[in-house]
Amino acid sequence: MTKKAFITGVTGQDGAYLSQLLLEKGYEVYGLARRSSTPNYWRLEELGILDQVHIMEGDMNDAHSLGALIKSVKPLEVYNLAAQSFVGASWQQPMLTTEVNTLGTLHLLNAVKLYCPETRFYQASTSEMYGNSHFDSPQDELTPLHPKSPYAISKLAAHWFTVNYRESFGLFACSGILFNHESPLRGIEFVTRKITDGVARIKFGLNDHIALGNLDAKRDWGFAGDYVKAMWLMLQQDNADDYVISTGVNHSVRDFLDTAFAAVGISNWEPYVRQDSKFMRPSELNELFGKSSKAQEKLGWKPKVSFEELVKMMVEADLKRIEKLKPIPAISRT
Ligand code: NAP
Ligand code: G4F
Repeated sequence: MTKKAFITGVTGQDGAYLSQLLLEKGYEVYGLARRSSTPNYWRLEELGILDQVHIMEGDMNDAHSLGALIKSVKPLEVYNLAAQSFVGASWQQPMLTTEVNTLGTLHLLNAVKLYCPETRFYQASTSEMYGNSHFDSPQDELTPLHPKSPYAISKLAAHWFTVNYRESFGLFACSGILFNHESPLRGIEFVTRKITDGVARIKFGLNDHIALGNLDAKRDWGFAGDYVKAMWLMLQQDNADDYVISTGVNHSVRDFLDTAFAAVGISNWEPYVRQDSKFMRPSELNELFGKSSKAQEKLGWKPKVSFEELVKMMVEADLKRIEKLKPIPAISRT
């Protein structure tokens, strides 16, 4: 019998890579996509899998549509990846962030409990939940949580609802506490992709600078393609549990700039970067890095792509995209 997986957030970065992984494993993939005036399937198209994913229209804010979809698909596995996932926007839109990230998760947990309680459930939790745990670095499953943004608070509540539905109703519900993971399919507003897109534009003479906020923040950046494997592994275990997924190494935004500009042969990026207070946050997480030894021991999971490989992969992908926009690149004229 075909295994069915239901992915919310299928049009996002992780949704695209997870769809690809599950299709390779022989799953039938059903993906929740919200209605918009312009369809947003570019990631599934870039991976060449759009025609293999069953797109189901619905919204995390609409319990009725979620319930109806879960009832009709009755998936073996549900991956709840949908979110207002941009931390910066969560101060401007705290209610929407909470509705999608917390109440949306609750609608989905209830639908699973009601219509297919045997279904295995994955919740996309986040290292943002730790806040500034400087004295508890690296962070693992036992590190105290102290969220510092509306996004982190919304995710913390969803995390505890997931744990609670496991403990109260016996759902096979797992929470993956994932540290930052990036890829050529990352949204353009996140700092990594903003930098690699900016570097490519500068290289081809389309822009002369990148405007950024705090350059000293440090993150534990891994490759999204590695991280979706951990999501799947969590749902293949005998028991539901929560796991930290990280590389264990962190770098500053400055380090990211060094590596990204070096990939196009620019050793001094300072003339190309401007700091703009618009991109500073009301409350910043200075440093995050995780300890994923539980996942390594119990799931046999390990990150494969290094920081340097990740940055290079992202810069190369953006150079290709920008090259298509500008057939006569500036570099060929210098
Ligand atoms: P992403 O690229 O921003 O994707 C988010 C997805 O959620 C998109 O498909 C988006 O649809 C969908 N969505 C937003 N609001 C919705 C709504 N009301 N109804 C239905 N769908 C909605 O995020 P990602 O990087 O793939 O991350 C996946 C998940 O992991 C998120 O929950 C995120 O918070 C969490 N997470 C991410 C990281 C990371 O570093 N990437 C780390 C830890 C946790 P549209 O395409 O229509 O916008
Ligand atoms: O790329 P970011 O926006 O990612 P952030 O805030 O760490 O959140 C991402 O990772 C979380 C996991 O830890 C996820 F839960 C979340 O959904 C998302 O995927 O910012 C990274 C750092 C921050 O310290 C930010 O202040 O980069 C700093 N930064 C500096 N200049 C900037 C900028 N961030 C953005 N987005 N844009 C800037 O211009």
